[in-house]
Amino acid sequence: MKDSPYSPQEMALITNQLLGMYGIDEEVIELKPYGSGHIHKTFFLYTPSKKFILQGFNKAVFTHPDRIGANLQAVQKTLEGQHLPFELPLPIPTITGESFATLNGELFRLFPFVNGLSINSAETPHQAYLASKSFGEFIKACASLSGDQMIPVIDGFHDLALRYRQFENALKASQVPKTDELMHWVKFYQKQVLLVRKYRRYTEILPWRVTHNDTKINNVIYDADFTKINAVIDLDTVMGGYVFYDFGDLVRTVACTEEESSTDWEKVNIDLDKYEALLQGFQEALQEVLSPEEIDSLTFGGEMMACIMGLRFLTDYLNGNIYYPIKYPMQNFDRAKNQALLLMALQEKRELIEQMVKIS
Ligand code: GN1
Ligand code: MG
Repeated sequence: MKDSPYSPQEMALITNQLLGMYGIDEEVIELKPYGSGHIHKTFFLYTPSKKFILQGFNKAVFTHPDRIGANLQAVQKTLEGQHLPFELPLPIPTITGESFATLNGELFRLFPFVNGLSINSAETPHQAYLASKSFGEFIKACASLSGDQMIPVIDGFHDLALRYRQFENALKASQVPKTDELMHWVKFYQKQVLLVRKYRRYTEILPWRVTHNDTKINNVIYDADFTKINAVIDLDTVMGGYVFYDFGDLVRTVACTEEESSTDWEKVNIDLDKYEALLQGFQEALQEVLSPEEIDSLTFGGEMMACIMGLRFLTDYLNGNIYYPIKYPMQNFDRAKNQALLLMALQEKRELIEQMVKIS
């Protein structure tokens, strides 16, 4: 089975045992790898009566799985009595009431399958608008909670200063040959120390809210004809954050002209129509919530998230690819290069974007 660590036979056996833990006594009609997440192993599972998402949980990355549930409980409590126009699918509890099923020392989760469409890039500004509005509505619904009431699921997850230090340390220790090409992009990222300074300044003045922290376009499910969002998914990193994290990851994954895996270098750019649609959706959802400083930070968010993701990919390449799975040896380097080109495009258009933010 492509992309699966298990053979089809092993997976069938695992699945039957797992379904037993959920009290589901049905045959498996279909089981196939699903989605394009990097961290967990995700499968689509079809039984005669229901569709599910089955996920092999990555506990090397999420070393405190219990914190995810604790954060989501706090969020759920805050959402009581509020109406969100989309679902937030939570793990189905096992018959013993756990959100994880443990089998052979591995953790698994079962989710209800949400019907609809998942895409890896936006075709239209309207799709961008819908995604942004939904993530904005999520932040708004959580606005009475402070980020301090959440437990960090991964320490310093979007801390640009920390990720920059990790990159510098990896560079010092790395055994990877320091080719001219590598050093060209290393120098590019070293110059982004200016963004690190800006990051520090924003952290001194902006509210620490509850944010989603993984607002990639494939973490929303659209309805069949792209008129609305059926669900916001992948809630593992819901925790404390700045609004520019969520807006920035939308810019990075929605307003880009190429996906982060693309090596079509000349085509990596920023689509200003989609950027504007993102702004519109985010502001519409959050207009009564955001402070002027937070609105001002949105331009920075796109640059910062392209930078942090590029730094993380490059760090992983220097470390020997121990975090992000790769399909070929240079993939993490290529991902870092892709993000650098996106960051360059954002920086070239900074003034235009700042204008758009001002009048939005
Ligand atoms: C990872 O697994 P996935 O694709 O949802 C990563 C995100 C990155 C993303 C890059 C826990 O998310 O931070 O934005 O890859 N998640 C973790 O595509 O590291
Ligand atoms: Mg994720």
